[in-house]
Amino acid sequence: MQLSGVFKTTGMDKRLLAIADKVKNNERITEEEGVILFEKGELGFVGALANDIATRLHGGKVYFNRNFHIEPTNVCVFTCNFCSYSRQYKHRDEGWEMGLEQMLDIVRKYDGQPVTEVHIVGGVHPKMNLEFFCELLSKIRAHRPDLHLKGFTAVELDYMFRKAKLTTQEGMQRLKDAGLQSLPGGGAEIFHPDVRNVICADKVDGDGWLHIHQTAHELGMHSNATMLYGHIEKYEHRVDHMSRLRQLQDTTGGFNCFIPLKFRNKDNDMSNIAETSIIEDLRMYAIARIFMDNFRNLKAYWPMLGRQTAQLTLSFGVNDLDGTIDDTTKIYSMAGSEEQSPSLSTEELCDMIEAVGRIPVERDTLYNELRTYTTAV
Ligand code: MET
Repeated sequence: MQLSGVFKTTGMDKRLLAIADKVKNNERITEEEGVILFEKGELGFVGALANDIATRLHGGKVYFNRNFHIEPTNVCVFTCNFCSYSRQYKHRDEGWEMGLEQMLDIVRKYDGQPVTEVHIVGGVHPKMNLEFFCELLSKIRAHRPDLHLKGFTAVELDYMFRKAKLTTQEGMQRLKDAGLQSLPGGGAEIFHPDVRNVICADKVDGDGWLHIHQTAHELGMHSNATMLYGHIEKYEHRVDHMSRLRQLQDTTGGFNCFIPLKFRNKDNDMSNIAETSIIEDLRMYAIARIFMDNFRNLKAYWPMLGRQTAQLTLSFGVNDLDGTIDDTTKIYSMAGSEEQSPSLSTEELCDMIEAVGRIPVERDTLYNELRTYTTAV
């Protein structure tokens, strides 16, 4: 039976029924249909479709990894209105700036521990340049060759490459030679200029962000993609954003996962904007799962969402909960997340996943499966 058959009796909008049939037949939905889902799709409806897709792709598996973050600085030349984390250069005494040794000490702290990835992002500091980060990467690589080095958003890279007077390709090649393996998905926010020019006018634009990821993919690296939702954007902007990512993914296939990020409103220049409800968050994940048909993985980043909501997303299309983190990021705690010291043990992550009837699987950064955890006998 077509999925629409399940919904037919409810007198549902015909356009929604057509979308349900497309999902069942594994067909791509259009941008217009994406907007219809946001406008008309009730939580239970979009959730059922998204869960169907996730189950088809992953069975009951939910991925996580064992990782930690390095945030070299929160001093930043940019002034994104939604950011609660950064400090301007002239107020850098209120922020932090780490030296190479300090960052290597963080890496050494994990000697002998089974982490597989370090995630490096932070403010865009005018004095932390490409050479500095190449040295950091090669030193981490020399100390711990098995650790996957994922680092620097397209925003950070754009600044670094411009300052070094290098093309994107030249700059990326240098970082790759120094040991960089993947890019995180941050800095994407909302690509559409009507929104971007209001919330983060001075950093790289949407095309620039996409170009940097395309270049990384062409050099054989993989990356993630995010979207900051739940502020001034309209549903059309969300769909436009996801559509641009879907197009690039058609060309390169280099994205590992898509990560919707909820706007949190504490201590930033957009604090007057109310946060979205949990229902809207779950609808966001479900519609992303339906729309992003060429992204294999949909991640709920639990330090931003809080662990209970993150757990709920597993019934709405999400198949990845990111990592153990070990209290090494401040980005969302400073923006008012429930998770003020984000850290989960492997056991806690597995319990969260098993509690909703899914199978916890540890992955590496590239989604190779490392170990399946199950308490079932
Ligand atoms: N510097 C990054 C960006 O805008 C974000 C790091 S998290 C504050 O892309």
